[in-house]
Amino acid sequence: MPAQCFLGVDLGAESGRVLAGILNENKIQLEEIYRFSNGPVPIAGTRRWNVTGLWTSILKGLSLAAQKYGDQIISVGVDTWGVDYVLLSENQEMLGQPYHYRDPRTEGMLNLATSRVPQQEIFDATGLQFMEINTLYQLLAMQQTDPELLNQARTFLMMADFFHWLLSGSQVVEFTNATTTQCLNPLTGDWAYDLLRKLEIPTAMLPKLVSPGTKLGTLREEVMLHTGLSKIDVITPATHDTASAVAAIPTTQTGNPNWAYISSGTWSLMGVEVNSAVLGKRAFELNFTNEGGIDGTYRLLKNIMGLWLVQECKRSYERQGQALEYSELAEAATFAEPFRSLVDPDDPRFLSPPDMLEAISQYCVETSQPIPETAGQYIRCALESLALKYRKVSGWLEELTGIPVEVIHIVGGGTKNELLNQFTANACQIPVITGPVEATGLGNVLVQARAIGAVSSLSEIRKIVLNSIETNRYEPQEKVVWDQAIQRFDSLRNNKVES
Ligand code: ADP
Ligand code: LRH
Repeated sequence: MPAQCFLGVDLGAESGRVLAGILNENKIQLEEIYRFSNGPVPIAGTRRWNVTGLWTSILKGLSLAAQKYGDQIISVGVDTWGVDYVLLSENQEMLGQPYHYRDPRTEGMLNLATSRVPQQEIFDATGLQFMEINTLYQLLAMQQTDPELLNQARTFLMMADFFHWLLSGSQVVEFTNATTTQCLNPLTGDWAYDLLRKLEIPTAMLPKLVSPGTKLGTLREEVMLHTGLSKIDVITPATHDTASAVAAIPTTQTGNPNWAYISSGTWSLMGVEVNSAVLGKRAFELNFTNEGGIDGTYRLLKNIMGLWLVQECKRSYERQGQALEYSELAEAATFAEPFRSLVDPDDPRFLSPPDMLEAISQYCVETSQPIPETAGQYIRCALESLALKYRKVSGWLEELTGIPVEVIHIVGGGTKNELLNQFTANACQIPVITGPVEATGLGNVLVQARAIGAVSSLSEIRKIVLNSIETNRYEPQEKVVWDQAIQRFDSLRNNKVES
């Protein structure tokens, strides 16, 4: 069979990409066709999505793909991060400028929700971790501040669904991203209608749910005209970026949860793949989440603040007139003193601080640790703290599943940080395998390939990835010092287990 081309649009926190996945026999090659910047737009004290700017960039990327791959192109699909959404009116007007989840308007919304419905009942109905960024709390915030917009809403679309609508005219919500909303019941696989009614969130706006790998239709005429693409299919990948990334873990061990993953980018999503949501009391106490994957799998995982800590340190230095590359920051950390100061990466102060260096310094003052003085010290503090948090989470995963984690797969842009890869192996005392960097993009295009029958199963998707990319392996080292560090980390966190 001649090589087939599947286009993936992956919208990440710092950049968006139009990617071409060329499938040839049992190998996939992913090519970056066009990269454009992404990030929250500050508008009058709020943080919003630049949806029209992104759409313009997507169209440009698709035009470039059409020029290069023409008739080889079979389909296109979009993925992005979870929890954010667009509301449309009866006339298909966008209601307001969509918010970015780091907008502070959700502060206090978890308390509001639990004043109406007990927290355990919300967990039982949704299986999701409690984070105020979740769509549920964003909708509650809207109910408080913009009820007239919420009441006008006739269609709710997650961000990737919104772009699929622009591409194809189809209005559905794809399952994997729906599971990040805390508005979906993992037991019924449908919207959590009872919970939403109790919270007085309108449910008539919620569209039909579809599985990853659903053919939504073909490109709108206007998109064909604008890009030069022919009448190709629009196919939903696993639209949640983490779901796409986990689909592309290079393993032959599908169905055997002795491996954990870390999807490492802006966030570190650490978990295991399970066949059904884990909803028990302990999962609730530990604030674990169950997000939907492909073929009915679930990702039992925890959000860890991730390389956002490093991104924001980098931005602080830029504001001070010091432009440092990620590789330079990682190198500076390599030579910095080990375990000088540690933070709980998931302390809420780190979610959207005005200045990350200042937030880390303040944490160190409050916990009587030395304040970092150099870039290397700040980044080393962030990386060691992340690795220690990974160790906590791997222990909790073993407790929840009863299965030892024997290897950790790290995928995503964060794998380029070799120091963090080694710290992860050391902290967890488990071997680490890294790669692919573009796991999300690979998962996206391979789920499309599976939808047209070019690939047969989730395990075949993973074998194709394994066949096509280079991986690196990191063996655990320095057990004694990391064991000591975890005790210090625990005392910092006051043995809090819920975050
Ligand atoms: P997102 O989750 O936003 O899609 P990515 O998967 O693109 O994120 O990963 C971005 C992160 O990868 C950056 O925040 C940065 O910390 C890390 N990174 C990228 N390039 C390098 C590099 N050369 N050295 C170390 N870290 C890097
Ligand atoms: C990672 C991610 C994560 C969500 C967060 C908002 O990019 O999708 O799974 O919790 O963004």
